Amino acid sequence: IVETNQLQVLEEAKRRVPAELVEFAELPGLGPKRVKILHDQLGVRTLQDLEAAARSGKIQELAGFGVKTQERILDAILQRGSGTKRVLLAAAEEVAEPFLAYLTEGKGVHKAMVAGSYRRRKETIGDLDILITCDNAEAMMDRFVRYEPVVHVVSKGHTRSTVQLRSGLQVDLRVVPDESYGAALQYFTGSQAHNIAVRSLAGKLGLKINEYGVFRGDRRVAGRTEEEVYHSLGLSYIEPELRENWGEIEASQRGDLPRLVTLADIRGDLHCHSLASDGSASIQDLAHAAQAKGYEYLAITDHTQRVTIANGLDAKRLAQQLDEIDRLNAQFQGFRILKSAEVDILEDGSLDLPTSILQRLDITVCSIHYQFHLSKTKQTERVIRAMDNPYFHIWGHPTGRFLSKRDPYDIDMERVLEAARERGCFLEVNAQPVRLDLSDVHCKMAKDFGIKVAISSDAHRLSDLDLMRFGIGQARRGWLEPQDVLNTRSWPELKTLLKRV
Ligand code: DGT
Ligand code: CA
Ligand code: CA
Ligand code: ZN
Repeated sequence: IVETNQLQVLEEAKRRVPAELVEFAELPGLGPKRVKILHDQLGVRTLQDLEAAARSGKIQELAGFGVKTQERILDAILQRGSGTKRVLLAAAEEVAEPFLAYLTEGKGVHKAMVAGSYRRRKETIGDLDILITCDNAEAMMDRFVRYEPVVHVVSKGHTRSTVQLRSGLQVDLRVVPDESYGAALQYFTGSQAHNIAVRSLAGKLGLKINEYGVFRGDRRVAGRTEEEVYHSLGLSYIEPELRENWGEIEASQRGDLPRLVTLADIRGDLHCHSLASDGSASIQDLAHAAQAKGYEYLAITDHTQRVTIANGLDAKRLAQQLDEIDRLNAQFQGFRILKSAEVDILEDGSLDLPTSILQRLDITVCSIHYQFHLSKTKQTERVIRAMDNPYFHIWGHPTGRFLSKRDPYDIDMERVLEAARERGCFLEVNAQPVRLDLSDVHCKMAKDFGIKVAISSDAHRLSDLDLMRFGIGQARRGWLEPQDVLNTRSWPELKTLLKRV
């Protein structure tokens, strides 16, 4: 590559494989193996071919495909065309932050914020909704549509415009008067379900609420700040992540809202991969980076032997790593590298390492990486069986989903949660933007079961340690408070929670 600027094997593969086939692998339920089968057995070369094959029912006849897969492929193709494609929160962030910075560099901006699902930290985003107060709305609209990445101006008005960016993402801009900023922020942050409930509450109080303010008759009683808006309705301030009409309004009325966990509460990270398996940084560098973030501990959780594709560690290599960690820990002050592993849960529910080495670990993360397609009963039994092992601490990325790519595997979550509670096991909120697993709904469910979670970055490189914030967003959407989260505790406190044997 250095000499020719090309990778010959790759160039040959590009000549051999129709370009569109590569895109297929992005569709849910399809990976390289299945795409190859579609190509070899049905001669599918383009998205059009694929759609035709799905409609004619040919896909369900292929070995290992089935009706469900065929339907999902068709749904995904149809969704693509209709422009309803949602983007991951992390991808939206890469677009939103520079755009917002560009807009606020304009003259006479007072306040600016991205509202909508982005502010509620939803796992995927349909479009961005930016709200601004400024001296000159017209000038702001001009600045908005002139932004370099804009490829299409969908609409442009005096106080509202919509553009499409090169990435495909649409962005709405609203300019509102200062005295309406809070009301507009409340309105455009949503969710729609939350807003409808808020509006109906206002109605009962004889008030009217819209994006300009809260009114009694013609008189504005609130609107400048969101706090003011909520207070005028007899509510305490509701954090954006809670605004889904999942009971937050009633909780606010009772004075019973959770104090949501924040990034500042996090004292360590319990899931990361080093060079020893599929990470790209050394244990020492990871530890220094974690300490620089203000953490007190970092668990090194390399894969175990079954995960051959990630160079998983057998007992012997892990034992060497534990010695290395002892040596490294001697160099650190006020920081501890935890001995751990992401232990594979095998098909029969046994763990991928013998007790002799598991008992030397400070903590374990146990995860499924193979056999996603077991029946619901078998998958449930498998995980519960694994939890029977007293060295099972945290269930890693519990549902195995990849957003808009791989569905969660079929499992009886309530039964597993019940089992986890009985055995003193914990669940992970994996912060990787494509996983966010547990989801918001499952975070709330775990809390209702009284099960604590670990919010973990699952870092594979140094910069991944910063992904923690996405896990925090998901946990906040799931109503989690600091006491619901394992890694808001110091290591000695956390250690006492792990005792099972
Ligand atoms: P998204 O973009 O699909 O990820 O989700 P949102 O929540 O950002 O939705 P969006 O962009 O359509 O609208 C932003 C917010 O504006 C939404 O959360 C609530 C508010 N909103 C939009 N349309 C309506 C509406 O017809 N009625 C009410 N009450 N609120 C609305
Ligand atoms: Ca939106
Ligand atoms: Ca919108
Ligand atoms: Zn994993």
